[in-house]
Amino acid sequence: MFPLPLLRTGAVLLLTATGSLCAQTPPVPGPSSDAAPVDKAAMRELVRQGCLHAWNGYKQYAWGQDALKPLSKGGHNWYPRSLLMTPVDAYDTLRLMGWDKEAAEAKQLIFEKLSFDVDDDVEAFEVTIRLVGGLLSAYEIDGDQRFLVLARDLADRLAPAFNTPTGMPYRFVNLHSGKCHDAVSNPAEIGTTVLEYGVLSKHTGDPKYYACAKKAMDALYARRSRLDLTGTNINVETGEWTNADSFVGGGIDSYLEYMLKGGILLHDQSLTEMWQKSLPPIDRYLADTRDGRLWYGHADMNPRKRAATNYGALDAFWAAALAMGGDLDHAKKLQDSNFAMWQLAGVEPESLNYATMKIEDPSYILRPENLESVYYLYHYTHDEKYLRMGKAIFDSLEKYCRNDAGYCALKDVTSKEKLDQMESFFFAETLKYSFLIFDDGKALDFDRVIFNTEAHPYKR
Ligand code: DMJ
Repeated sequence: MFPLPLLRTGAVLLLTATGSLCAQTPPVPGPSSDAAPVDKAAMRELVRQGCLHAWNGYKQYAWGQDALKPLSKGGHNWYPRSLLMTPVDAYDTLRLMGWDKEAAEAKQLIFEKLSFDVDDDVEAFEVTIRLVGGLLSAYEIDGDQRFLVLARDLADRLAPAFNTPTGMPYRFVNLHSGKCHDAVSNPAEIGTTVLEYGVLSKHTGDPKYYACAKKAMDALYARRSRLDLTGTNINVETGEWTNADSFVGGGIDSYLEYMLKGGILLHDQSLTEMWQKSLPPIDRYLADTRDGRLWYGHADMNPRKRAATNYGALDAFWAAALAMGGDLDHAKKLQDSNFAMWQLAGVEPESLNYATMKIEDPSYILRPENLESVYYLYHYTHDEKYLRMGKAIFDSLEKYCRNDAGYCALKDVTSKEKLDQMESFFFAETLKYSFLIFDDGKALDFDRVIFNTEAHPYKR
């Protein structure tokens, strides 16, 4: 059985001199013959009700704002004016779960209030994956042209970001004036537009969106190292790397993800070739086995040396990418490590040193990547072990993160102290993947869609 005491069999909890928690080699979870079957229908309903609870909290305390603050029971906007992050991110999840009245409320709010003609500097990556991404999947699900008009308007306002000597975009754009800033960017922010812009080109019939997204991706890929690795930071004006640290987690993650998914969704063979060429050096220089567990650490993109042994909540998506890319062996091993990371304190930390199993950043902001990988692994293997993982993870969200207004991020996964934060990706991704794990393909056929990095599904 998976139901979790904080640490399971054989794990040794240690308090270090600095007071931080570390544990020695908790066992790799595996299917056990006496494991009770997971009641999928009950779990599916539990997640649905969790989603309704979170939506009702947003409705009651933060209606019209970007996100709910579940502790203080208020709302939060990223920029001076709301861009309705939560309603846009939540729309397809509400529809998939059959919360049609709530989806209709979100839709009405979006069409009444959402305007991108605002004199605010926005982070192009975040608004692309959440808003362009969410509006496009809403359009595909619902068919209302107004979703597409909004997605296109936003993409047009973000377009000046790509006017750089290299074609790689600036990080921030003013949605009214088109003025851009922040030339030092990272692979994820540069390369995570090909899916959204590819889908936008398909629905508008205008190839310019995909062309500029692909140009940025090509420009970045052309600057990979001799080892076929990318670094962490690059200047989009000069094309010079400013940080050569290479890994698969946040800052690089979705650049790799979009090579694989873009190749499949957009039938662009050059993206598939990028993915195929990027995998061997990742396995050679970043993969790292400790105490029988597989992790993916850090290495300098130039000389082959191990730079750090950090891994965390964001890196956990890599098991899903490996599974989708066909490397089920590594994917399964890595998902065992992902779950061990979750088990360490009962909720995963933002960052862990896998060599010492010491938690380095103890926060948890309701991230979805571990559940995303559970969903992919269950889809590809049908191994019930992944249902038990999904149940254990969602049960701990219920136990430690839920409050009377919604679900809270945790400041510290060891103390379980809550934070006044519920990111819109909790709706778009965490709840959606949790639901889909137990849904047996009824609401959505995995093989007929590709999810963007914010879990917005696009029809293949
Ligand atoms: C999401 O916004 C996206 O998944 C992004 O690619 C990185 N991760 C966050 C959620 O953790």
